[in-house]
Amino acid sequence: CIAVAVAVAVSWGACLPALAENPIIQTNFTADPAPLVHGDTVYLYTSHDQDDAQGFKMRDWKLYTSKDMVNWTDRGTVADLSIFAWANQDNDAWAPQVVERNGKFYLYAPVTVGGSPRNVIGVAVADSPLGPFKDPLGRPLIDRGEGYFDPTVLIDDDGQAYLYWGNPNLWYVRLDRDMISYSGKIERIDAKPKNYQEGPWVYKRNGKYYLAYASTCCSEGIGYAMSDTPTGPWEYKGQIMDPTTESTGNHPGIVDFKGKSYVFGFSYRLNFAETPLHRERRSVSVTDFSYRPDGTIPTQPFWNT
Ligand code: FUB
Repeated sequence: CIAVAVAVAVSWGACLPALAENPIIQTNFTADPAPLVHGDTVYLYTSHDQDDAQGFKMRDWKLYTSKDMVNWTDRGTVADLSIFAWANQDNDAWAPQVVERNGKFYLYAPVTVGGSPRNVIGVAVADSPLGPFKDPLGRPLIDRGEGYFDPTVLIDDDGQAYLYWGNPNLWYVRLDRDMISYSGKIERIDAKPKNYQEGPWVYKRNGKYYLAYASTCCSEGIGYAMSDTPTGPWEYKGQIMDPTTESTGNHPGIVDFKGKSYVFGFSYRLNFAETPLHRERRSVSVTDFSYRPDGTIPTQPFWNT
């Protein structure tokens, strides 16, 4: 593994945290960050924009790991489209998420099928967060809808898992305990939180459910809503990040790690002059933040700029 040359510690005295310089990955164009905290490590799964992309050109998913949020190790391509033999192989490896359950790691990934590509969601399983991920189904897990991409998974304290996804509609279904099948109907959340566009990221913290998402289009910021249940109603709480003229897209991933809270997303800053908006050569970025005592999240500056 090669260490990614990104770690510039910002240390203004002993009490302030060190952070990697944004964009935190500077050796590949990366987007759609999906951090997983496992043990003493953050596993950061990303989608991957090809170096010559002029629009979406995405064939694999990358993995970076860190034990301190400063030094990131490049774990290479953790999976590519070939794991889903039934999917289009030349493009559309979009925003993934990996979750752990009972020692197995489940990769949920949007891909496409068919000549006029239809978005579907596949699932693949590994014994390690480093992979290799294998498709247990031989077909999509979620199919036959419009805007069926951007999966996110919550496993609630009672063991019930939920898969959410969608652009511009927001959908969810209850996953079975095996995490590779579901029961019940696919539900559409009609009362979407304000400016919901895509990229949902659902998690639970201190008994409250959070739904962060890419908000407004386009530019996209990051909005969020809270609820007392995993299925809503979702109350819009504000912007974690306002859209800027630089943020054609965005996609949140939020975790707590070693006593701090972090929101990941992406910018177009790496080599910005040559990769203006909509060229989709994006760059994962992160900022730390503190929840207010009531659990709400203050608006953050655009990737520490
Ligand atoms: O990266 C491809 C797509 O762009 C993602 O699925 C969306 O969330 C947006 O980031």
